Amino acid sequence: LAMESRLRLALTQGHLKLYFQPQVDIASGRIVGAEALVRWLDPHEGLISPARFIPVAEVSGVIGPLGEWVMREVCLQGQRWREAGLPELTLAVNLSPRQFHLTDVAGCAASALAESGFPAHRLELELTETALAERPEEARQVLLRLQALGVRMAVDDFGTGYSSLAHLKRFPIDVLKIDQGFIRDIPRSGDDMAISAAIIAMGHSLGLQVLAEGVETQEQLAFLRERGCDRYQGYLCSRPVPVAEFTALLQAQA
Ligand code: G
Ligand code: G
Ligand code: MN
Ligand code: NA
Repeated sequence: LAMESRLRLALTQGHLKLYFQPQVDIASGRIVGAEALVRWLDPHEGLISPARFIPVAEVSGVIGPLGEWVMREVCLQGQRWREAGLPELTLAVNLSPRQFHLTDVAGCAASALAESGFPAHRLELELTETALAERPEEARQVLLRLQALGVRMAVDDFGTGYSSLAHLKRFPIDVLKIDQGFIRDIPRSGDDMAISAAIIAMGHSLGLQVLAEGVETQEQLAFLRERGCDRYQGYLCSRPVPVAEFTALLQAQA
């Protein structure tokens, strides 16, 4: 079967799983949230990366039902963690450009929130600069609907696209996620340190939170802390892990 048909089957047969990568508050060192990252556990092929199947889902339209499934599962899981009495978490969901423009993401978020009881202000949606640059007025209207629901918006892979912060300010955005490409070579690359520091300072001056991705070393974390970066994600804390492992990480710090 073509990957498209196999992906449709995987979705209905429960072969897609959500992994969660912790997001850490840099000032307190505590896990305050997680990014949900979908995985395909194929009985024959094993683990298939979203880097392989999300593009197929986008082109074929499977991204519609797949995106709805992710949104619903994340809100249901978030509500389970709340009911278990674990610390409040902000959960982030990725939206690919075609998904953002061709599916009703605001309606999808609204029903996932209503169905689960998960609070809107604990849901964060990640979009790339590319998704916002395409048909910007339409994008702005969708973001305004999401903002009215109380959902938070993050710009993913920030610094790799073409938008300026001035352009981004036209959208109701809450968080900038510094692309991991700027973090990787800290402290070896003076340029990357200057770029990261500039994103943090400009983000803060515009009233945005800043999260650094791909943090792998204590030195990188120390640099980000010194610059006042708000949150980080990366192997230094944890890889993306299944629900049970993420719950264990939360319980270990409770
Ligand atoms: O987890 P990993 O680093 O392998 O993810 C690879 C890519 O897949 C990333 O760009 C990530 O944003 C994307 N991705 C992961 N989960 C989802 C999802 O649920 N929806 C969408 N649209 N993209 C996802
Ligand atoms: O495009 P997006 O930023 O949503 O995807 C994040 C990707 O980065 C995921 O595939 C995740 O597995 C990967 N990732 C997360 N933390 C680290 C890290 O510390 N180092 C590296 N090299 N990759 C990471
Ligand atoms: Mn992301
Ligand atoms: Na990213």
